[in-house]
Amino acid sequence: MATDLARLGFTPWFRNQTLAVGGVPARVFAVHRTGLEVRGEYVDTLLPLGGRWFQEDAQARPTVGDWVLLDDACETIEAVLERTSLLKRMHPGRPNEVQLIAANVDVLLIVTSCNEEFNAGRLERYLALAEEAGLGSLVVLTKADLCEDIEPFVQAAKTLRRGVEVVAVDATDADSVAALVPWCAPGSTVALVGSSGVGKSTILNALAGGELQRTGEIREDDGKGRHTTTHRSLHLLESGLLVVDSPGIRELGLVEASLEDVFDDVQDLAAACRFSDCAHESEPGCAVQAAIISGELNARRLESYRKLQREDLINRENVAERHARVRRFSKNVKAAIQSRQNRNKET
Ligand SMILES: Nc1nc2c(ncn2[C@@H]2O[C@H](COP(=O)(O)OP(=O)(O)OP(=O)(O)O)[C@@H](O)[C@H]2O)c(=O)[nH]1
Ligand SMILES: [Mg+2]
Ligand SMILES: [Zn+2]
Repeated sequence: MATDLARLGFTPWFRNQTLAVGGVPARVFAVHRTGLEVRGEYVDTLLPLGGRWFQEDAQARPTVGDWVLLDDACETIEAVLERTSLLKRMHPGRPNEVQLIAANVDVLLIVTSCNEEFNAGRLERYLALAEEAGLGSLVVLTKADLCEDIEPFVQAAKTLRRGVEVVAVDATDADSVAALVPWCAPGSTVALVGSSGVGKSTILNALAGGELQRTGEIREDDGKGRHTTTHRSLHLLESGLLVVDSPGIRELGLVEASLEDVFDDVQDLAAACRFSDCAHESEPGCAVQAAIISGELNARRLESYRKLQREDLINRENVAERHARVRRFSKNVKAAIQSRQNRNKET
């Protein structure tokens, strides 16, 4: 099906790059093991991702939401256009590897439920993810209809970050989900993230006004895993909104956590500590501990901040080390090929 490029989110930023490089632009709608689903003005197809892409760093490979350039025959993916934003995490199964979540997203919809699934520490991670990617974000509390009193959840969500926006909805009711419309401008791309079963696909369906994605009860013990949504995909709605739906995230390991803004309350307090290198433990004149004692700051929040800081330090070092290793390796390979070619020329 042919689609107007502007409807797919093709802005001057991508147009200028396309003019400079040359090629047929298309947007990545899904990533499968067999290839990428891409859509452009005259193309809507599944293209295999050639072997050369796997010699590169995972972050250079196209992911959902990316704009790519195809050859004139629209058979191969030649290049990935520079992104406006990139959501990524530490790969849950491969140590020190980065896994991409989505590219060129404008707003992150962080979905959680008004029940025991709600976890402040986890939400702080998502807020830091949005910050890292430079995106606006919104906390969406689902299952408001199943909860007797949503106020404690709304209040808890509001303490996660200064100025954080929070909306509570019944995701199964389109009128209720309409509360998200201010964050869903036509032509923009939003991404739904959160644990399995919180209602990400249900929200997508409500925004779309029809069933685009299957939704389901959480399956804990069928041996096939508990995710109803099994792969990340982009959806173009009638309204002109583009939505990334993804499987539930169990572990969100941040790659380069931007904690300063998410924890600016802790940072402001720390600035008032007597010692500039205060660890906020038992130092005299510690403003952070004083705020915990007075009830101004939640002790859980300080712990969460510390945990993410430690994790961030380790991840940054490991990812940098891995980059260097991959670069050394490919340099060695290139040198070996070069020297063999030279030898062949000589004989
Ligand atoms: N009553 C009610 N049910 C909801 C709400 N949100 C989601 N559900 C139900 O919760 C179940 C899980 O919803 P999904 O939309 O499949 O959850 P998901 O986040 O997409 O889950 P994964 O695809 O596994 O990551 C479905 O049965 C939904 O109908 C809500 O706000 N109210
Ligand atoms: Mg889903
Ligand atoms: Zn201190």
